[in-house]
Amino acid sequence: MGGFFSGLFQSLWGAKELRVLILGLDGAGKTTILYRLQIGEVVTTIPTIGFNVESVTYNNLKFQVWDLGGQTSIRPYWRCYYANTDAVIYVVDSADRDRMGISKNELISMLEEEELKKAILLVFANKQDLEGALTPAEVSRELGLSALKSRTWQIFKTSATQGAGLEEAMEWLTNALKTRQ
Ligand code: G3D
Ligand code: MG
Repeated sequence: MGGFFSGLFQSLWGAKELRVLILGLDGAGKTTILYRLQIGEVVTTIPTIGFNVESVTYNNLKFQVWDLGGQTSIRPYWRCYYANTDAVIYVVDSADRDRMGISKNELISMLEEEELKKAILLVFANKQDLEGALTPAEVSRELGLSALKSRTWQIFKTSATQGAGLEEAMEWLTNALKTRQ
């Protein structure tokens, strides 16, 4: 498979499996991002009722996507997916001002998971093409990112539908994965 991302991720090829979770509220743009990567077939599995996991695998690199928020009863099942996670891409609809607080709470509680303590964090301030979208600095403030302790993180402005900002972000991720301790 050709394309920018497969070329980029090729450099991560190694013996160890690398796992990246793409998370955020429903409607943030996660599925759009997964398809944009164009690194392989997107497979949807339903481990339990109302909990869809989409995944795409490229060599030893695996991306998995699901929606945070909503039903609390299914949350314990998310844990099964947190183990051995190398990075989390947290996608935010920058124009969805009303749910910024919910998005923040979901992010905070997710980062508290023991299994995710060492995961690199990328925040995508997505939907930058929309009128009234918060800037990355504003999204950062809304999510309280500056309060994050001992976490490698970065925020990027993206427009998943336009494919803008994704290359830059994924380049940063590949470098972070290569250089981390
Ligand atoms: P999710 O997987 O996080 O739930 P989706 O989100 O990828 O399904 O995206 C939800 C909707 O937002 C989709 O529109 C999608 O096209 C749109 N979307 C995703 N990213 C962007 C973006 O950067 N800008 C704009 N303007 N829209 C975006 P539909 O209409 O299919 O529901
Ligand atoms: Mg989706």
